[in-house]
Amino acid sequence: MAAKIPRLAIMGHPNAGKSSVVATLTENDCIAIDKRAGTTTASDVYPVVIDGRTVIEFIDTPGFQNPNAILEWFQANENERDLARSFVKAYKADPLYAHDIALLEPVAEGAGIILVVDGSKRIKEKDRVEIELLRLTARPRMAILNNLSKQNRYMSQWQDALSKAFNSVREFNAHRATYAERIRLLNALKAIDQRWEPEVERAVDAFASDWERRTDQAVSTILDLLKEALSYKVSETVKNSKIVFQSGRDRVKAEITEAFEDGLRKMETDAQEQIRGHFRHNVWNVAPDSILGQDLLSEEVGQALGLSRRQLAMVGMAAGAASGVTLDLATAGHSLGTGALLGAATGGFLGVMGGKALAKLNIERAPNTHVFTIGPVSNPRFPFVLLDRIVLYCARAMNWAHGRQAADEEAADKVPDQDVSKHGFTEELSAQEQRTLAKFFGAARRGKASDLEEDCRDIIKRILRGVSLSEIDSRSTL
Ligand SMILES: Nc1nc2c(ncn2[C@@H]2O[C@H](COP(=O)(O)OP(=O)(O)OP(=O)(O)O)[C@@H](O)[C@H]2O)c(=O)[nH]1
Ligand SMILES: [Mg+2]
Repeated sequence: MAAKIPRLAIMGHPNAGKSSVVATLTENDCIAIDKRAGTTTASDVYPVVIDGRTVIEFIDTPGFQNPNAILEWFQANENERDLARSFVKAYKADPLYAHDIALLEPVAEGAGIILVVDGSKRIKEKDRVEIELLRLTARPRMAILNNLSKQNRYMSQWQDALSKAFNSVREFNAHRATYAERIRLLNALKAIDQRWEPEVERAVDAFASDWERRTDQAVSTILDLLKEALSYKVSETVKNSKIVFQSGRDRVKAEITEAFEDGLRKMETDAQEQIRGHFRHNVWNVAPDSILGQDLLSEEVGQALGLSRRQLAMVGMAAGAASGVTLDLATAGHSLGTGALLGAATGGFLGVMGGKALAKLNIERAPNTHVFTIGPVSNPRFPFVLLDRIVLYCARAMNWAHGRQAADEEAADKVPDQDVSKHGFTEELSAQEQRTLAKFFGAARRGKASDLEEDCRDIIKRILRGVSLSEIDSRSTL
C-alpha cells in the first residue's frame, strides 16, 4: 500500500497570512495573496509534487465563520470520540455551516492543523475560542506565529496561550523564510505526532534532494553561461565600398559593438530565466536601485562586483603564465591591444570595465570586403563580474520566499535595510580558487574544454550552498 501523504489544513483569521504560508511552503507564487481580508473564499489543496510524486499537501482555507457555535457544540459533545468527524456528520446538510463544514472536512478525514496567527496583535476572545476549538479536535497541530507588523510586545503571551493547546509553536515569517527555515519548519512537523514521523521524514528528504538537484542545475546554468559568454564573437563582412570613409567604418564598428554587447546581455537574461525556473519563480521584481536592476556592462556593476584590482592582478599573472596568454595587466587602464580600434582611442565604442576594453575588434581584409570581428571578451575583470552577478541572482531566487510575491518593498513593515557592503562573492574566495576560476575563464575564451571545469563546479556549488543555508550573506538587498 502506498504510504500515507501528510496533509495539513492551514487555519487562522482572515488576513493572518495563511495563503502566504502555503505559498512559501509549496513554492507557489501564484496563490492569491492580498492585503484585504477575505481573499481566500474556498479551501484548496496545494500538493508538493517532487519527481511526479506528491510528498505533502497543504490546504489553504478561508478560516472559520462560526467558531463560537462550533466550540459550544464541541463542549456539549465532549464525550464524542472524534469531534471534527461527528460535527461534520451532524451539520453536513445545514447551509448555515456550509463554510465551516468545508473547513472541517479535511480535518475530519485526518488532516493535521497549522494555525497561523499574527503575533504582533493582542490576543482576543475569538482567538481563544479558535485555539480551544482546535485543541478539542485532538488532531496533530502546530501554531505558527507570524509577526506581521514587527511588534514583539504580545509574542510571549501568544507563546503561552498556544503552547498549552498545540504540540508545537514556531515563529515563521512567510515573507523572509529561506530554504533552511522551511526545512526546519517541516522537520518540526515530525514532532507534532509520532505516527507522522516516517511520512514527514520522507517529505523532508524529498525536499532536500530536490533542492540539491536544483542547485546542481543552477551551477550547470552558470557554467554554461560563462563558457558561452566568454567564447562569444560577432563578425560582419562589409563591402569595401561601404567603408571608404571613416564615418562608414565607425558605423560598422558601432553596429557590431552593439550586437556584441546585446548578445552578452541576452545570454545573461536567458540564464536568469533558467534560474528562475529552477527555483519556481513566476513573479519577480527587484528594487530599482539593486545591482541586479542595472545594466550588466555599466560602470556601477563593474565596480561593485568581481575581484579587487589587486586580486585581479594576482590571478592575471598566474593564469597568464600558465596559459601563455599575456593579459597585459601591467598597463591596466590604457592597454588597447594590437590591431584593435578600441574604447578611448576611438571615442568609446566598446564597453569599458575597470579601465579596460571589454573585447578587441579585429578587421581583416578579404577580396572586396573587410571582415569586422569583435570578441571574445578580453577584459580580465568581466568574467568575475558576470559570475558574481549570476550568483547574486541565484541567491535572490533561492532566498526569495514565494509568499512574498512581488510585495511592496517600500511598505511600512519592510524589513530594515541591512548594512551590506557592495562587493561580490568571488572576492571572498581563496587565491587558489580565484586562480582556478581565472584559468577556466582563459580556456573558455579560447573556446576550449578545461579540466578545471569540475573544480569550478565545486567552487560555485559551495557558494550556492552557503547562500541557501545562510552561511554566506546573500546580499539580497543589493
Ligand atoms: N510583512 C509581511 N507581510 C505578510 C507576511 N505574511 C503575510 N503578509 C501580508 O499580509 C497580507 C495577508 O496575507 P494573506 O496570505 O493573503 O492572508 P490570508 O490569511 O490568506 O488572508 P485571507 O485569505 O483573506 O483570509 C498580505 O498583504 C501579505 O503580503 C509576512 O510574513 N510579512
Ligand atoms: Mg488567503
